[in-house]
Amino acid sequence: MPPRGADDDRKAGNGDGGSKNDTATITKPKTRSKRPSLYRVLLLNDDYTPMEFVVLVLQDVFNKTREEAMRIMLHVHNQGVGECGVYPFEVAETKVTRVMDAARKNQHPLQCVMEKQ
Ligand code: TYC
Repeated sequence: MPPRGADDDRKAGNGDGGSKNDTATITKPKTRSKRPSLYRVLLLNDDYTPMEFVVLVLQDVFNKTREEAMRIMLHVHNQGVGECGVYPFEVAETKVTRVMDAARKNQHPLQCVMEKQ
């Protein structure tokens, strides 16, 4: 085999000629990465779900300390709605599902929703 010369790429079709092996038109994207859209996960108040249940959900699903969970629960209780956290779509979706599954299993009307930030 002869050593590869400077024009080997052209011969192999890697120039601008557009042959089926053309790789010369691959260009670097202007931005390297897209940051994922973020979603707020919100708890809604109701008259029946026990406060302790909401606090436990906030600790378990959203990894809040007991103190932070209490603060968020009381905010939702007093204001009607409150933010549990902000996450990429699939994480937010999983958390909403976990809350709704726990609420249904315990027959509480607790509602949890997500909204694009
Ligand atoms: N309002 C409920 C009660 O008085 C407590 C509660 C707080 C319910 C937050 C839902 O997201 C909620 N038992």
